[in-house]
Amino acid sequence: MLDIHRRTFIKLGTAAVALPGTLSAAEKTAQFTLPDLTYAADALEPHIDARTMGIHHGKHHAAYIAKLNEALQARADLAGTSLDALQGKISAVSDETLKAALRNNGGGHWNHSFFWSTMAPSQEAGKPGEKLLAAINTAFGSLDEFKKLFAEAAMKRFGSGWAWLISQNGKLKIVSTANQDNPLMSGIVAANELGPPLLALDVWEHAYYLHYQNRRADYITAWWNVVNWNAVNKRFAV
Ligand code: MN3
Repeated sequence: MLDIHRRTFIKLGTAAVALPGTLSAAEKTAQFTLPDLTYAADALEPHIDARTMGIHHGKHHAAYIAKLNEALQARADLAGTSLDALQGKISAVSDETLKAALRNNGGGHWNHSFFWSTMAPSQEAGKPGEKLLAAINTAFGSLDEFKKLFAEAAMKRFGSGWAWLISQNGKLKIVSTANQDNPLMSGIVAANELGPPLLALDVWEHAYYLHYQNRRADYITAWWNVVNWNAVNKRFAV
C-alpha cells in the first residue's frame, strides 16, 4: 500500500483540524485543479493553434483532473499526497482500478502541467544555456543531433504517448512512453527510462490533429519554435 502522509487538508483551506469525512464533496473534489496557462491560448501560433490549445487544455487536461479527483474521492488516505509523490508510487497500489486512474489520469495531469510549462511564445522561449548545451553535446554530439534523435523518438512512438528528455544520474537521455506514462513512474516504466524530465512532447493526436491532421512530423518540427528553453535550463540547473 501507499505510504501516506496527511498534510492534506491544510492545502484545502479548511479549519486547522479537519478529519477525513468532515470535508464537503466540493472540497474533496477540489484536490487537484486545472493550472492556468501562463500565456494566451493563441500565443503559440502559428506553431500550435489556439483552438487546439483551448481544447487540449480546457477539455482534455481538465478531464484527466476530474477523473483523477473522482478516483481519489473515496480515498481520504491519499488526499493531500502530491502529484509528484503519486507518480512514483503507482506500482505499489494494489487496487487495480485506482492504479489505472493514477496511471492514466494522474499521469495525464502531471504530463500536461509539465507540457504547458515546457512551451512559451517563440519570442520568449530563450535558448539552451551553457550548462545544458554542454550536456547535450556530451550526450548527443550537438543540438541538431539531439533534435533529430528526439524527433525520431516522437515519430516512432506508435499510437499515443510522449517523447522525453530526462536527466538520469546527471546524464541526458531521450526516452518515449506510451499513453500517459512518464519517466517518474517507478515500477511502471522500465528502470533505464526513469529520471527527472527536462523536456516533453505530447504526440497524442489530440495535440496536433486539428491543425496538422496526420502530419506528426510537421507538428514536431514546428514545436521546436515554442520550446521554453528558459524553463528547461532552470530544470537542469536544479
Ligand atoms: Mn495531450
